Amino acid sequence: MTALETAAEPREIHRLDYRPPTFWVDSVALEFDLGEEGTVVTARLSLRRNDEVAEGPLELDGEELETLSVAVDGRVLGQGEYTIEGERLTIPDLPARCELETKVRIHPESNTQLSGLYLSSGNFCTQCEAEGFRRITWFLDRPDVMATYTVAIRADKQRYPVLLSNGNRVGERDLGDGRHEVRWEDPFVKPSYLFALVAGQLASHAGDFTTVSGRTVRCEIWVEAHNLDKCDHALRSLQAAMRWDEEQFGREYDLDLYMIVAVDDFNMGAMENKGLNIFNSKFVLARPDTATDDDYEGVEGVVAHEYFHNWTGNRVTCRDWFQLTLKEGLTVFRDQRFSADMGSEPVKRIEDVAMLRLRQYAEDAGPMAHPIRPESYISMDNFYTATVYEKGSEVIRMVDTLLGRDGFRRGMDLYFERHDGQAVTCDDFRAAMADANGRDLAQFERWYTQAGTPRLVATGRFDAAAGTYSLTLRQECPTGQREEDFRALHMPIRMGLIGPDGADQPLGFEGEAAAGAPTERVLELTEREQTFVFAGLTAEPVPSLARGLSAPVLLELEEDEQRLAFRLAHDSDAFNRWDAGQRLFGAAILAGAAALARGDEFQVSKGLVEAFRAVVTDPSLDGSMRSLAMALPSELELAQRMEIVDPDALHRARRAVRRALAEGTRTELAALWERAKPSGAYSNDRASIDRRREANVALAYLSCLESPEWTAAVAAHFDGADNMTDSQAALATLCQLDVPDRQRALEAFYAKWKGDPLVLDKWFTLQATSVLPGAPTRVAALAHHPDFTWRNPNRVRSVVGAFAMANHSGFHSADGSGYTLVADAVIELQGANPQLASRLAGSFNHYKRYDQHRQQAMRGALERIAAVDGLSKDVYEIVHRALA
Ligand code: 0A1
Ligand code: ZN
Repeated sequence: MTALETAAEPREIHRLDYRPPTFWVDSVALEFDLGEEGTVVTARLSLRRNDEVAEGPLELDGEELETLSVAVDGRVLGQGEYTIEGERLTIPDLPARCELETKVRIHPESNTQLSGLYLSSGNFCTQCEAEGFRRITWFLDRPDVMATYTVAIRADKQRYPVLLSNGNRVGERDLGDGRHEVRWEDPFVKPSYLFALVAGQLASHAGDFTTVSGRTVRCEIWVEAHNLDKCDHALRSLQAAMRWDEEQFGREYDLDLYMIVAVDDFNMGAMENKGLNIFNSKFVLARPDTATDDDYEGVEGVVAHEYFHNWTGNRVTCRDWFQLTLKEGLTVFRDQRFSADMGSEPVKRIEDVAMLRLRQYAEDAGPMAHPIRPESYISMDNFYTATVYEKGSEVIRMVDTLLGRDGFRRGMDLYFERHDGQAVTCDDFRAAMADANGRDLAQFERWYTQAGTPRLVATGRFDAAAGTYSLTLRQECPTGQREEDFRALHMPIRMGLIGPDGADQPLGFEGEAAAGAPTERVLELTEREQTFVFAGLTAEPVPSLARGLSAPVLLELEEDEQRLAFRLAHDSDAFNRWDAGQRLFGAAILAGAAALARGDEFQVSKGLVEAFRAVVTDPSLDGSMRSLAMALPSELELAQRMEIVDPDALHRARRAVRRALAEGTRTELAALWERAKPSGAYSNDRASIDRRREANVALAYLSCLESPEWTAAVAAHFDGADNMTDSQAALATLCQLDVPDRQRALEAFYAKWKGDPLVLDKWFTLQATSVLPGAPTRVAALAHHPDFTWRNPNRVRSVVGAFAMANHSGFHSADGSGYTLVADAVIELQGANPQLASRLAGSFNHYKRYDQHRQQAMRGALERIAAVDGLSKDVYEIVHRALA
């Protein structure tokens, strides 16, 4: 590497380099003069030198700011009194307390990054997490600097009648020149990443919430007027979340107003700005004819997530961005528990684990592997990951399992008692949990320092003469991590032993009386290897381990088809029943893929078909559970388990298994469809949702028979649908079939929904995920469709993202055209929207696991991206990690 290239490398930031700031900001007064050709921002900061850091200049962060003036205590500073170098403004000599006023001009109208202040559908909005506030004004843009804010927003009254910011609205006045001003005040200290501003033509759907102490909180959902009839579910979800947090955690909302604003152009799901959440409209708008049952659940979960941040994130925030999982892992855990309470606990757990295994386990096994508390980053935006969020939540879940529900609550109470109004660390959280319960969680810290998914190898031995069963559990180093770095983790393993009759056996440890022993236990592992001996058993039991996935590990336990089928039928833990089925179907598909790769034929076993039949007909399963149990593991998930991924063989094997299961159980599937298919008008009660799920999964299987009869049934289901769940499911099924009805239905759907961006996203996605031959060509055509735009992240994700992440065989087309398409998209986007581009660039993270030919093609794609002049640091980080 030449010196020049080294100099251009973006800087890496390390967790252990944390230093407190030289100054605190006690209060901030902001004034916005919003304009269509530039906005002027005036910021007055009350500064106070940090006594712990006696020396050092004031250093402020700023990005793409045109600095108009800098003044201290009312005196404008001359050029020599401060310096601006790159993204830093330095003032060397300042009194211990002073007021700094800066005036800058920014250009929201040309902000395509969607970070800082930008325009979406002609309305102003902000996104400041993680480091977007510095794109608005000069600031100590770091989460440990917490201040109170007052905000004055001035704008044209006609074009921007609604002006919102955090906290309470404290005044409005007409400025006389067609402009008006609204003032806001947020009494709670907050870090800059929670600042928000919205200005535009919006209308609100509102309701009240009475808190446990009797205060009335006004809840407002702000949208474009034509979407007002799609807000009620979000409002109800918010009210339910408010009640739940009071009941479960004793947390009451603190302001008199809670606002949610929906915007169409947003890089992520939603943002928890204090009192003024800003959401991707995908997680607000829902009406039965435009949103599926899953979309409804998504809205409920995300609304709750952002609401729960008010305590876990806002009132108690992160000291630095390495601590992100402090707020995110904890808040995901809280929203998962909330959703479980609102619906079905096992269903929610299965959905969450399926996602964890698909996304997070993959991340853990690739170049982006990092502990839930990362050690370094180039761009923080790249660390809003499945690891920080979903694995972070699993780590909190383990604390909950270890301490029990009451112990966990005691820990939370102490955490809030100690740290309300502070910016703290993951260690502070762990200390509160430990102290409130008199427990030692020192070893538990390793979950925060070690990357990768640990393997847990289980072996069991039954001694018939002694009536004992010895279970040995051994922790193994995660794939891709160094053996010398791996140290035993503290993990809870919830388990049972199933007797031959399918009933859980009493789990008496050797030396204990078996009578009265519990039938389920949580084993606490702290060593690399531990053996547990259970006594009093009269027959060899079948172990059911890590129930509910009690620790985020890869469980390795040898189980043949018969044993898995037995657990699928009998495991008393609903999650493990599902998991047994996934292992059973997964093993069959992988064996099939291996056979096809060798050029051999393969047959689906009778046992597999019988196990599947039992699921289709089991009267004890509800429809959601049945549909989950019937779903085969995805190609993407199975690819993680192949030595060298052969996407073609995998695809053919999965298809063949699917078809064989459909053929083997066609009578039962048809009966299921008959029983569950739509009858009467749409309703969104749980029983109806369950029925839609099982009906749609049954019909999708039947469509694999490729018979005119069932294709016609799918088409008729599409034509007759009175709700988006059925409409989308039927269209998704048609999109996988090479039949004339596919095109007809796509055209009808487009004609009906072309004016609704979120529904149109579905239309794009269903086509981008079709596995019919020629996928890359079809996707390239979609990217040229008049309704496609690179400027809307949802649209880009619905086409390019869906193709790269959810069309395994298409993306990995042997001719490499899928790779070219995605690399072109990354290059197209990286300047305008680096965050979105770097997410897409992650599609190549696993190239080393594929055959030589594909490896080379993917490597070529990565190198082409790496060679782009002035590559954004977000994309740089992803691509360079992958290529390393
Ligand atoms: N804190 C939000 C996620 C979020 C993060 C970054 C964003 O912009 C780069 C936007 C949202 C949450 O957890 O919901
Ligand atoms: Zn969050």
